[in-house]
Amino acid sequence: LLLVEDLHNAIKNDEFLLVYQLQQELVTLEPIGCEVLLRWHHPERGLVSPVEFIPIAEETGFIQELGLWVLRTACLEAATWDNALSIAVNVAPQQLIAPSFLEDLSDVLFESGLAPERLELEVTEASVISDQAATLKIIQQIKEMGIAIAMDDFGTGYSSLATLQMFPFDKIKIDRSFVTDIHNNHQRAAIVRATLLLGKSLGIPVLAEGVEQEAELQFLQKEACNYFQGFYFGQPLRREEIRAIRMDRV
Ligand code: G
Ligand code: G
Ligand code: MN
Ligand code: NA
Repeated sequence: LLLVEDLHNAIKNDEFLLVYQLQQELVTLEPIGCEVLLRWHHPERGLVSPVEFIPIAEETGFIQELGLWVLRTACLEAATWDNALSIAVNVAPQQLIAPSFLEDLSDVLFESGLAPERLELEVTEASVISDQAATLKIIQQIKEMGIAIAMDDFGTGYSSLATLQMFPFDKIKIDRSFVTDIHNNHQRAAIVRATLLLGKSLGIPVLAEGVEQEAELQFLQKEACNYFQGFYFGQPLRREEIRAIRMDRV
């Protein structure tokens, strides 16, 4: 059984770590950025997935402290890289609407010296359904700081289209459930084609999540999807690995 005390101790004992999943352009395979993924290196259980502890952190409010740790650690790290990869940080619903969030963001940018253009926040539909007017204001202020906002898990919520209409997203991330075996599945292919058309019409680039196979990659290339991430490239990278990635453009 996982307890909130375990989470508090884990942060004190430095048991959390970040891994980085590369995001690439689909045609050129040029690296553009990475998604920051949280891991817990538990002394007895080994690596514990966020699927197991994020819900507990959310229920107990500990997500505020943990989310800030992720944001600060990722920005401090990325600011030291020679490459100019952007970092995409997952933001839980409660974090986004917390009164201190905007101040925390600007503190972290100042403290790390990271250019705001290298930071992207990933929000899901769950983050934006509570008080839409208030959330829109927060998102606008984040964008005014020069930080980008991506819509994560697109297509899996209750009203992905309404959400897309309401908020000024800089990127649409197609959920992995639509990408898996896309070359063999008419329904998924149709949904992804429609999403790409939507992105194109709205002028919002689209990233496909969870690309594992060459055939999926080829399908997405043919359909002119902009970016991808997934195990096709390999497992998420450790900090020593991501910092050594080279970008041709810089
Ligand atoms: O990388 P992995 O498969 O373990 O991620 C599982 C889930 O945990 C995904 O939904 C992912 O978005 C989420 N997740 C990973 N890192 C973070 C984080 O730093 N903050 C939040 N809120 N969620 C995260
Ligand atoms: O919800 P979010 O999109 O942030 O979740 C990211 C999660 O997806 C992480 O848990 C990550 O480990 C997982 N993931 C990333 N790429 C792949 C992939 O190619 N295949 C599978 N099965 N999982 C992936
Ligand atoms: Mn994500
Ligand atoms: Na996702």
